[in-house]
Amino acid sequence: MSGNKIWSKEEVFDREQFRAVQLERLKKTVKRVYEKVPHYKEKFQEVGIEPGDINTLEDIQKLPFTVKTDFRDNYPFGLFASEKKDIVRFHASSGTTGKPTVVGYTRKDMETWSELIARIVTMAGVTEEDTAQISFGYGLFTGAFGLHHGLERVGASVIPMSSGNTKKQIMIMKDFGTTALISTPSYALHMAEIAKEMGIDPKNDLGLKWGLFGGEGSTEAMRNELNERWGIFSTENYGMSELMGPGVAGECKALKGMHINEDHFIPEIIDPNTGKVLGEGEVGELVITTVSKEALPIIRYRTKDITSLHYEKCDCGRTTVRMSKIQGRSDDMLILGGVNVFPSQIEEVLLNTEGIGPHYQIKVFKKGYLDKIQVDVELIDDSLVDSFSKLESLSQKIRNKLRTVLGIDSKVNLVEPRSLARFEGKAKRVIDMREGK
Ligand code: DLL
Repeated sequence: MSGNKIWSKEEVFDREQFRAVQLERLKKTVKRVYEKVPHYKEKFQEVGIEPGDINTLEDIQKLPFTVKTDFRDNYPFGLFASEKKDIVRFHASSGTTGKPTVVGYTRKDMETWSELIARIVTMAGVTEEDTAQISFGYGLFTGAFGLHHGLERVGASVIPMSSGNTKKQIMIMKDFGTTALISTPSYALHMAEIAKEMGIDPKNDLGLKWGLFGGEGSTEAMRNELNERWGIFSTENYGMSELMGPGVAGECKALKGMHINEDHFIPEIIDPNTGKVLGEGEVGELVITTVSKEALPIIRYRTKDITSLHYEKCDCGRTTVRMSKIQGRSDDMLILGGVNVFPSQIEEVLLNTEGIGPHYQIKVFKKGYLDKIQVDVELIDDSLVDSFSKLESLSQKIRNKLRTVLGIDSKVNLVEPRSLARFEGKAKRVIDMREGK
């Protein structure tokens, strides 16, 4: 792919260079957490590991996993490896109980964060010529501030719009000449709809070129829908608060998976049930070890995100390992009468069916002892609302498609256009009403 800028030389390292830098940084990180974070020292001692036992990259497998509840148990700063005076920024995300998961950054961490975001926005096509509208919520969420610093670093003109106030978003987009939209895919969908309502055609009346979407999953079908509605080229990027925020991985224009910044994050894929490390291309839970962070280094963090890793060189010239689109989270997976269903499988079916729009909601409940699923999906316009037989045949068609893909029966409920919830941040499309959910 000619004409595509690559932000930093590390993105084209050969495998040996990656391995060397990863090992050196891994050793340092393990030593750092052992000395500075009592939680890790204890965990390492439980399995009889000391920093000196890490001599090859494969030795990473000797280290214990870190999980979300370790944050809760060490709330708020117990996992930090830096003193409070060296922390220049906090962020937080929702935790497993009422308390948030707190993360912190030193000045050097902030520097690294901007640099990694600069790589990601560059691979997505953004340059200093662009005007980037950040429509993630500014605040404790890592999304907005994370993207912000990296976009400034590449020289883009940043509009720190935050999420919500959608009509104003569209007005600013038009008046400021926004060329890159930074948001969740679900908010981008909602914004396109509001633009239409305002009498603005997002495709022809606005100058948007790029969509940089992240913070939640979306299917290829949703990408196509967004590209079509906005007339853009969109990429997605991935991250999570505990690891840094956005900046862990991003797609380049070749769209062959998300390049992981692997000189800073060592990825592994494990079988979520057994913890066994899986090979290239095998699908399982992503586990990440951060190897350059000062304030909050994390060892073998179980992300719960389901994906696979691919090492062959990309068409864009980058050599960093790529992770495939997240299929779902192991805790989002619905188990319906013993059958595993990812919401993304349902989304793919719905978005590839004519006559219905991209807005849907999945409800799961018990009828007697049986798990039942109901999919509410909006009609694309009002034209079918009065025709019972047409509605019936459309919902039958969707039910059949879902049965083929999921292997189970579902109830399909066609609802009027604009009757389901819209989202300004991360979408919540599944409502599980079974006991204990
Ligand atoms: O969502 C960080 C982020 C912000 C990434 C903006 C990209 C852009 P958390 O709020 O901690 O952090 O949520 C992390 O969101 O474990 C995934 O389940 C999900 N997620 C994030 N990006 C993607 C993506 C931010 N591209 C959780 N595809 C992660 C699928 C994603 N899921």
